[in-house]
Amino acid sequence: MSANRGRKYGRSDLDMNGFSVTEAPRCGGGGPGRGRAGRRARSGGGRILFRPLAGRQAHWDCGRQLHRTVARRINIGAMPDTSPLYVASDVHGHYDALVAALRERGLVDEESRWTGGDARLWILGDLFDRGEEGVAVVRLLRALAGPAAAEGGLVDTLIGNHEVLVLGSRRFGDVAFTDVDGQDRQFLHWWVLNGGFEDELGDLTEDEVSWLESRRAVHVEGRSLLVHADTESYLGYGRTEESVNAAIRAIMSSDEPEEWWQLFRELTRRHEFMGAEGPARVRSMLRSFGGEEIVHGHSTIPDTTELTPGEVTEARRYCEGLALNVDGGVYQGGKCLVIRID
Ligand SMILES: [Mn+2]
Repeated sequence: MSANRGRKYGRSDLDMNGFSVTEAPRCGGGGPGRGRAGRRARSGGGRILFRPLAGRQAHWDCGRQLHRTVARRINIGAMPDTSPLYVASDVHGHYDALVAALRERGLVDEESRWTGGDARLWILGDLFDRGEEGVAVVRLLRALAGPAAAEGGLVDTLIGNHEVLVLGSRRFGDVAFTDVDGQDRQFLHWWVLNGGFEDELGDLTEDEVSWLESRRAVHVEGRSLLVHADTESYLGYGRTEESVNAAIRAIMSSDEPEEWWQLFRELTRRHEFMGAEGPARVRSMLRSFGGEEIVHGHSTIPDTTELTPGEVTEARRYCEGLALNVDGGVYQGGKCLVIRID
């Protein structure tokens, strides 16, 4: 019944994994070579500052460039931005795979204690569902956050569509409400259809729920704009990182199932950085939120390339080098990728 409802939606709508009906458009090329070309083009663009400019403008730009250079030098070793940045996404309850990947990177030891020093680790959301240990993943991240912060590092997660689904199910259960398309919806029902494990709702403490509901949905870390889903829908909530996160936080502290459901819909959109429109969309997001590239999960690399899950060993750069997909598709049998960005 609900699977049929799911099929009524287009690719960019309620297109949950497993409900996909439209083949993804390809952003031709992809691959590391293309990515490097994109980067070169951008850094080439940056050199415009050194072109001769008339009068005052030239002085101002040269001064600004000098200021940046000096600031960068002074900050080396002092600012957290200079520490290693790691990103993973879509753990989907695969606790063991995450721990193994973090251990491989030297971020945790055999007892899963933080050994990453001042490294920064961002998970891009979707901690739950499809694997049964989402709550364990939450507890691991929270246990690592304190020790990491004590060493000048950071461990945190963004909100993904599955967090909205889990927390919405916990808050609204099987309460029926009407979707924008006129259909009746229930969070719990939809969640279980999408790989939810009901036991996990009882396991989550109030404190863990508050923590999850107050995570960010968008964040710029260094030169990377971090989001969960490959969609421009974030721009619908605001034009700055702060305004988007505040708007989403307000929804997630509300008791309006329709608002939550709309958020779930928006964060479930995908594949919007692929194809001809992709680069313009990403540039528009970078203009608003900052950063030089967008890093996301949500749409697995096997689902968006010709690669099988077993063949994915690294993140996929695409969209003229502007986008980096770090979702190896762990629930499809792929690797839990922990990617070093900077
Ligand atoms: Mn997702």
